[in-house]
Amino acid sequence: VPTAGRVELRDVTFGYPGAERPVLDGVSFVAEPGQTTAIIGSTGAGKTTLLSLVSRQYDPQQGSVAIDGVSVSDLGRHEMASVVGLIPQKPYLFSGTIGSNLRFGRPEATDAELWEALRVAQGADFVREKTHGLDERVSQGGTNVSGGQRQRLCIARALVARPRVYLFDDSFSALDVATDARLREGLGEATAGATVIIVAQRVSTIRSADQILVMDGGAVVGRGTHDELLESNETYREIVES
Ligand code: DCP
Ligand code: MG
Repeated sequence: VPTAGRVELRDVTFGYPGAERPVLDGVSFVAEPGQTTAIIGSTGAGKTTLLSLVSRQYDPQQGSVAIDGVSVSDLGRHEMASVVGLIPQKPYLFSGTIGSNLRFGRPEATDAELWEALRVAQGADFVREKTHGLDERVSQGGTNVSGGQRQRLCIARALVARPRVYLFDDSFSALDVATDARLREGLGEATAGATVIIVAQRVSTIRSADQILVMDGGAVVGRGTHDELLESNETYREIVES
């Protein structure tokens, strides 16, 4: 299993254009290949913003974001798509077919690869039920795909692209606990060797992560395993007990 995709943020400070105060303030961490890094924190803490810097939707005002030692600002748009797979908090589809959506990051993927990704993403059943299967048309605001199905298609799309870094932004909170567990078990195999960063709300989702980052007010206020944080971090304890 090839391992690559080491993500390193160094002293990152970022504010949205026009805003007075930074949303991220002095954030540093390393996410290692073959490991899962979980990010937890209250709403507005800056979790989505953090992922948007790793996927280079924005550049930080200070500090650096690097993948395998290369600054993401030196990666082209196309290159970026094969390095980082972001599953957004508000998953979106492009107008087209289910198949063209799944192939977005790797046009040459075979149908068998799409079905395998759908199987892992717990989305194969509903696609199979569609009259036209992979050729079923979907639109950006389409109503023939539910929010949960959209999310699974976005997870499958990321798997098809086989990036070095996966960024899951709150992708599992809406799933029932059993589906969540099944999905993440399959994901563990499908993403083996890659760097996985998961923003989550449920403690059950992040319990087994190799590293958990606790965010509050745009800063990382704790890091460690579940047991370490329970022992040492008040903010984490509050989240776990809430
Ligand atoms: N913000 C902003 N402009 C944007 C997006 C966010 O000014 N385009 C602000 C809103 C918050 C802060 O940045 O004050 C952090 O927002 P995030 O979306 O990064 O916060 P989280 O992802 O942690 O919150 P949630 O758990 O609700 O998803
Ligand atoms: Mg968010």
